[in-house]
Amino acid sequence: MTPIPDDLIRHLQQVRHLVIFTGAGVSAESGIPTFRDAQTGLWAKYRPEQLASPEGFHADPQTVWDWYAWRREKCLAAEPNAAHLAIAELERRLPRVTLITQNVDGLHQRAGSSAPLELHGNIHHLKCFACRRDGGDWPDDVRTIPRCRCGGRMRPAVVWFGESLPETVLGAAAEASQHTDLFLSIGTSSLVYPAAELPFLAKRHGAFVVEINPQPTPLSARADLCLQGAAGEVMAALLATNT
Ligand code: BJW
Ligand code: ZN
Repeated sequence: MTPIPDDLIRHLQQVRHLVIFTGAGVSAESGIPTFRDAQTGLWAKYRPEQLASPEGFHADPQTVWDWYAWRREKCLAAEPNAAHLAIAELERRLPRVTLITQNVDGLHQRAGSSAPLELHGNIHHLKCFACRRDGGDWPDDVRTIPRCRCGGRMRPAVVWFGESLPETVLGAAAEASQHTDLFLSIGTSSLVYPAAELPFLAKRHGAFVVEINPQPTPLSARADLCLQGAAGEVMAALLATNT
């Protein structure tokens, strides 16, 4: 089992407000490819940045819709892994935990996390591309893109490049990051802003910042501690120190 350094064990024992910030790497062990993994099969000829953008949807709505329908199916078929489960368990054990996720897959909720702050939305919901009206849950087995009552096309309720993050969610995430004493950044490349700013914000406000990732990222040099490993293994080991 991954050894957990003593100073992290001490911080976890004394923590008043833990913030956990997650990215695609947390769902990798559930079989969901990360955003920067090479695309395979039908989708190999597209770059994710091309498909996850208003310009991409405007140019070819059906291709973008089909990509999201395919990814949504993968999310539904996946199961939460040891990292999701450990994060949900920490929420039950510790006095105050805020979970901030960039993931759109809904696996944190399925693992039992009560109210993750979803910075980049949720793939299981729709909104109107034209008027932004809530479009409810993604219907099963729909290949034709549903229309809104304004006539606009429905799209996944996720945040694409060049779009603003939901203001209240980002505000709550920033607020928590400024008032945490222990901040765990897990499974994110720390490349996509403004989300990537949060660990730096926490650090500036005095938090002990820990990165969990098999690969170094732009955060690594500024984090107080980097645990190089898979999220499921490291989080299971961390949980075992807090029984
Ligand atoms: C493991 C593991 C294991 C593997 N265990 N770990 C400031 C500076 C520069 C640019 C900008 C800036 N401010 C805004 C921008 C522009 C842009 C941006 O950041 N671009 C950069 C790429 C340069 N940001 C935006 O456009 C944002 N909007 C915005 O800021 O609006 C105002 C504005 C607009 C324009 C200009 C200026 C201001 C919106 C960002 C929306 C991001 N949306 C996506 C798609 C969501 C829907 C979907 O899923 O399709 O969100 S993009 C994609 O990246 C997705 C992710 O949530 C997000 C982050 O990715 P994440 O989670 O970090 O995954 P990966 O794949 O990058 O990394 C996986 C990591 O896991 C790796 O490190 C692995 O090592 C690790 N790993 N296995 C642990 N087992
Ligand atoms: Zn509409």
